[in-house]
Amino acid sequence: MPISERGTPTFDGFRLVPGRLDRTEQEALRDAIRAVAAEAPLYRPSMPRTGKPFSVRMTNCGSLGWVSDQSGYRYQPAHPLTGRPWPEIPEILLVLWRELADYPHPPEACLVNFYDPEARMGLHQDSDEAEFAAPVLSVSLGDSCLFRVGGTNRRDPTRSVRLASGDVLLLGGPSRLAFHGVDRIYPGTSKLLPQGGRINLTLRRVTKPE
Ligand code: MD3
Ligand code: FE
Repeated sequence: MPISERGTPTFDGFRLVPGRLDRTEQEALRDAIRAVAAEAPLYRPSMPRTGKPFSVRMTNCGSLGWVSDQSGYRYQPAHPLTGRPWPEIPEILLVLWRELADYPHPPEACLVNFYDPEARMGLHQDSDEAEFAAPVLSVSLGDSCLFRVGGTNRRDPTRSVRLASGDVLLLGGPSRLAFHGVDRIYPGTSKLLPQGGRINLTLRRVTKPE
């Protein structure tokens, strides 16, 4: 079976491709993300209204980046602290998108989430985009995590999935608007990041194409 057809097409457009990136590819992507973070430093966003800091640190690459601060969530073309445009999306991620997304336009945003061992992400929906016909493509690097996904209503039942370094997850169709979050990191489960922690990359189409 070609590599592009591995993975479990499960309920509602949720597709996990375990081990899609081998160790060499993970190292190359890690280095490309280090270069992104050198140009566009990781920072700690804060929650709309309350201003409470996130436990996850973030940066972006692509023509648009997702940011959050006291005035709300939004996509913008420049880093909130440096004012510079976000760096380009590394080619290896664009290749994954072309291979797996089943969507005819390129992604505009790549959000880089960095989790230290204590970081979490509460259950939420990704709904700040104008285009929901495109999937979200997520790549995990470094320590494993316990990921949780439910339905399109916050109170729908959830299932938990462990994500490991090199796994790719696609959320398309009805699962595009599923509630999801990260309950915990498993420290010491990967040697990819010498200081430990987990990186998650999410590729997204933000605007509707012409
Ligand atoms: C399910 N990130 O950045 S990635 C996010 O591991 C985010 O950092 C998590 O949720 C992380 O918004 C989860 C997997 C993911 C991404 C988008 C989804 C799962 C999703 C959109 C809809 C449903
Ligand atoms: Fe999300």
